[in-house]
Order: sequence, then C-alpha cells, then structure tokens
Amino acid sequence: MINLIDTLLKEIQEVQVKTAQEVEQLRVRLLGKKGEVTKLFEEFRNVPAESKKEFGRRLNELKNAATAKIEELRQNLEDSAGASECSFDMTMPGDTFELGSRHPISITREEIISIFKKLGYSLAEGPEIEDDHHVFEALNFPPEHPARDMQDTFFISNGVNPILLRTHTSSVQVRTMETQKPPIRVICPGRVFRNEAISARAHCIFHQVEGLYIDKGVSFADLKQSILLFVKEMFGPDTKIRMRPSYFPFTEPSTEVDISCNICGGKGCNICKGTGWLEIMGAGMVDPNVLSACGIDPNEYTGFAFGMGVERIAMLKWQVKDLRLYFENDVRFLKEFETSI
Ligand code: 2U9
Repeated sequence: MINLIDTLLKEIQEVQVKTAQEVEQLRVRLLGKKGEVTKLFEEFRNVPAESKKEFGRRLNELKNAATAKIEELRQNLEDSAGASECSFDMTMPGDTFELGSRHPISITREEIISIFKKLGYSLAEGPEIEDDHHVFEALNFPPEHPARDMQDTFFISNGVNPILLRTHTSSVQVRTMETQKPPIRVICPGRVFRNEAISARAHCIFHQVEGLYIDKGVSFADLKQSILLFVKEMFGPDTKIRMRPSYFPFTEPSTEVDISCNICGGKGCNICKGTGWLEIMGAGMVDPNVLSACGIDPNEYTGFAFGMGVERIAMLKWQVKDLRLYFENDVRFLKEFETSI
C-alpha cells in the first residue's frame, strides 16, 4: 500500500490539465467519495498495528498533496483566463492626443527677445516677489509716489523695505546694475502685477519686456535707432516711429513711442482711431539718480532703457481687441496662432 501511495504522489506531482473540467475529474478520482485517496483511508483499519503510524503519516501527506495540487491547478486556470480575457472593446475608436500650440504671449515674448539678442543683448531674469528698494527706491520713485500706494501695488508685508509683487521688470535691471560693471546690455522679460480692475484693455497680471543699455557715451540717438530697428523687425520694414515727450521717475528725458498703424499704413482707420499711430512702448535715458543708486557713476556712464507690455504688442500684431482672451486659454483662440510658431 505504501507503494500505491508513492505512485499516486508521483502522479499528483506530474499531472497536467487544460480545463476546469479536467481539474474536477481529478478531484473526484482522488478525493471523491469513491476516490483513490478516500479508499486508502478506508483501508487504514486493515493495516497492522505496528505499521499504522507510518501508514497514517504517508496517507495524510498524500491527501494534503492532492488537495494542494487541485487548488494550484484551479488557480492557474483562473489566472490565465484573467490574462487572456479582454476587458475593453477593441473595436472602439481610440483616444486622440491632440498637439498643443504655443501661447501667443510666449510667441511674442520670444520674438521680442530674439530681435534684441541679435543686437547683442543678453537675457536677465529676477524674482516676481520683490522689495520696495528694487521696485521703487532705486528707481527714483519719491516716497509719496502714487505707484507705491496699495491702490496700485500688491503688498505682501510692511516695514522699512516692504515686500511686494513687482509692478515692472525694472527691478531686474536694478539687480543687474548692482552686480555687474558696464558695459551692460540686458533684456528682461517677466510677469508683473498691478492692482487694476480687469477689462478689455487692462489686467492685474501681465507680461513685460524691458531693456537696458549702459556704456560710455550712450545717447538718445542710440535709443531711437535701436527702437526703430526693433519695430521694423517686429512689425515690418515699412514701419515708422514717432516719439512723444513723457515722464517716468527712472528716465530723463522720457518718451512714449508710437508706430505707424500696421493696418492702414498711417492713413487712419478704426484700429488707430483715425490717428495713423499706435502706442507701443515707453523709453528714455536712465536718470543719473538711478545710476548712482545702483552703484554706477553717472559722470562716467550714460544709458537708455525701454519697456513694453507683451500683451499690447501681441494685440497690435494680431489685431486682438480684448486682452482677456490671452488669459482665458480657450483652445479655439489659441489654435489661431499655431502657424505663427
Ligand atoms: C532701469 C532704468 C530705467 C524702463 C522703462 C518704460 C519707459 C515704460 C511701460 C510700457 C508699458 C511699462 O508695460 S508698460 O506698462 N514702460 O514706459 N520702462 S523706460 O526704464 C528703466 C528700467 C530700469 C534701471
């Protein structure tokens, strides 16, 4: 009988099945009411007393092996059924991943930067969270200037040198002047923040690109020629400029720059409100007080600076009438700029 147990054990170890039905047949053949293992248990009473212990141990071993094998075979069949069973409908159309397009503000900013890079300017960036010194003090803003008011600026903390969200990227040029010696030629793009009501023409967050050129003998003529070159590259070779006198605390003299209307060519239309001109930026010669505040000797060096709003340039370039479209990110609007990359 021990031989029979060994034979059955060997058979159990080697058995292979393909279907659940075969597993069930195996279970009935071994462990069913008239199964071979069950029969061996019935034979137990006929075993001589001195062999009962050994026989009983081997019989239990056989029963455990048979039970474990049947469970293992069942599990294997379930696993392979799960793996091959398809949980989705292969005939359904697949998800399409549409290619995005670059934002018109990014396209415009990159174009402005690349024009000035060709003129020898290098890129400078700085923090959006700034202090009063870099945004106002060093830029010759008097203590009571309205820009320093909560109505215009988002303050984060008060104190001797309040922390605030920068209202222009001029703070980057201040930091550049504090750390570098002239000649300095930098272009500073970035987000700026102003406490303004949102409308078609204004937003509390917008993008600027500012520039600064400081060296010995830099003149207003250099400023005018640099701006002319920029607008011709940006808006086309026939574009003209006109400079109107203006005032900024950080430049003297200061100017606001207009370009000839790129829609009517200067004749007058509804885009330029019949004037033939469109305002695009402010500029001027860096005020000697600003040079001194940033550690540069105004008797040795002069420089010019300019600043423009990227949204405004993008609106003029593509005749977008409502600034808010740039912030809504409606894909139908954004897709219109796909070919402009
Ligand atoms: C330093 C010295 C001078 C930067 C300048 C302007 C004129 C200007 C506006 C255009 C539209 C801001 O986005 S806007 O609202 N900017 O008119 N910005 S000159 O002058 C500087 C900058 C840094 C150290």
